[in-house]
Amino acid sequence: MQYTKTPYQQKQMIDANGAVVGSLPESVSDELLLKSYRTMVMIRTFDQRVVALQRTGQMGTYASCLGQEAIGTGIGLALKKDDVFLPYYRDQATQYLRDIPLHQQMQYWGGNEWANHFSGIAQQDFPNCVPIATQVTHAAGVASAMKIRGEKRCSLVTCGEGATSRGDFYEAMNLVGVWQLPMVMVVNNNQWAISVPRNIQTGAETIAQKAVAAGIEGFQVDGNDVCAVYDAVRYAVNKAHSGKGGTLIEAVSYRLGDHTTADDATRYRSHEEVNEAWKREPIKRLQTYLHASDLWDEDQEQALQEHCKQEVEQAVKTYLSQPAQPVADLFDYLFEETPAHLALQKQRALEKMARLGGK
Ligand SMILES: Cc1ncc(C[n+]2csc(CCOP(=O)(O)OP(=O)(O)O)c2C)c(N)n1
Repeated sequence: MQYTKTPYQQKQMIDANGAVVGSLPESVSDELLLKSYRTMVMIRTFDQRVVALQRTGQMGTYASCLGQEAIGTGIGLALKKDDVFLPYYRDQATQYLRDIPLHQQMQYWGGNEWANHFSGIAQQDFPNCVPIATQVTHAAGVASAMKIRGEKRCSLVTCGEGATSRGDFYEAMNLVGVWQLPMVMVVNNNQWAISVPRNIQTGAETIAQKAVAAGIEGFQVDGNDVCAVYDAVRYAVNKAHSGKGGTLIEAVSYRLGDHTTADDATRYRSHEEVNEAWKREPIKRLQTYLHASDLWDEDQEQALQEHCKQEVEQAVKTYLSQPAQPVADLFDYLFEETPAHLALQKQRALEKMARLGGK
């Protein structure tokens, strides 16, 4: 049985020790490597700071992307500005590369949905999707519209490996196959869906092979290798733009943190497993490669660390100085005319806020 269907071959370019596997393709320039590295360090700095904000009561529940920075970065660098990105909740790096400011991402995680109101190249991108896999059906709708209009664009959707067990995922992927939709699906296989490990998530040997049933191309890449993710997404985006249909990319990685700040992963997985996974994480290997290639030195590293800290602290300041979202917003954007029972709830909420001295 053929489990994956693809002419695409290079699934790993820089291994866990920072050594090149085969050779880097032309698409991976020194400039791209440096931008990838800078982005991943920035996102890790952001991620750690947001967790700290949550721990000190200044942030809502947050889904960390620790260890999965290469996936978001590879996607963000390969996606074209006219494409439409439909994220789930671990796509901080892609959103950063689509010019969504860090303070706006903090605002979202702080509970303000206005932060999903994007501008610039992300203007048509979709909000962060928390309901599992529903975004995949939306992405098929977007790609379908692009196809009907004859546009040279694609939709790119992300989800976790757990999401690939849902009907929405299969239904959407079926449409991608039968309608030859310009759509790229990237699965962040971080091995855990909250406390459900990959081996009891599905009987399929790989997530990528699910594409075979839909008649589309599917393959795995090393999701901790930013070059491999970038090149695979670039390939799939170009293919979609040239009318050759959709692709499923399984980016194999590991969730080094808790599922969210509301989770405690030590209750269901071992320190040994996590320690082993740290040896394969994406940032160190690229740093090793850059040093060995004389593209990076200690001074540059220190300057970058300082720069990331400053940018993130600036974002924290902006985030914390923004006024809280008015409570009325909870009710005002749901219906054209607010139903009577919600109007009553709104009135009570406003009265309570007034008593507490808020809005
Ligand atoms: C429709 C739906 N069902 C259940 C949940 C609760 N839930 C939140 S995250 C999650 C696990 C998702 O795992 P996976 O798709 O592997 O993504 P990961 O969080 O590991 O990146 C579940 C079941 C949800 N958000 N939406």
